[in-house]
Amino acid sequence: MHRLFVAIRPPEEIRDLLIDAMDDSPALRWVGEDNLHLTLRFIGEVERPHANDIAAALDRLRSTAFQLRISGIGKFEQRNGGALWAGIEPKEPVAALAAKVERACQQAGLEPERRAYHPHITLARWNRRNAEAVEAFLRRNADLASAPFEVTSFILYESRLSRHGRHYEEVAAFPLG
Ligand code: 3AM
Repeated sequence: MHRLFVAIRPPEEIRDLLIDAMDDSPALRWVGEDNLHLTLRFIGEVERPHANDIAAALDRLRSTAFQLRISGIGKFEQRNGGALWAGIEPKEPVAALAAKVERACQQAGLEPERRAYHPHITLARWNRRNAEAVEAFLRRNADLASAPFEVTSFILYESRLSRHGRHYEEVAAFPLG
């Protein structure tokens, strides 16, 4: 089985800005530079032939390049902790691309994604007992922002678990016109 998701890879100068914002707080489990991404669609575990169908449907998708910028910071809360993330603006073009990716996934036989789409770039994961470190980080970085950057492609990733943890491998890249 292959654990897949579709995402935008931020360019190097944006990854550098995000890495620079990460501090040495041991309470936050920071995402490695290689794993920084903006998810468009989580796919989950699929067999190889189905993965090929999904890649073919994504390859048929037509969409144009657009600009984004980093804007602000936020958190998701789950039961025992959550994620810290960088926000992006504007949301419309990335939501439109995510909707096209969603249609392609359904054409390839996946069940519709029922959850609302909230574009974000995960920076760290945190545990509930470290909630104060999360609040401090949010206060310090409330005005995190970048210059606009061009999104010229999106990527099908495979999420693999090794003894060094989870890492993401590019399966295929799809250019935006
Ligand atoms: O883009 P982020 O880092 O927020 O948390 C996983 C990660 O999100 C998410 O998909 C992205 C790439 O792994 N993810 C993992 N399991 C998931 C699931 N069952 C999931 N998203 C939705 N449902």
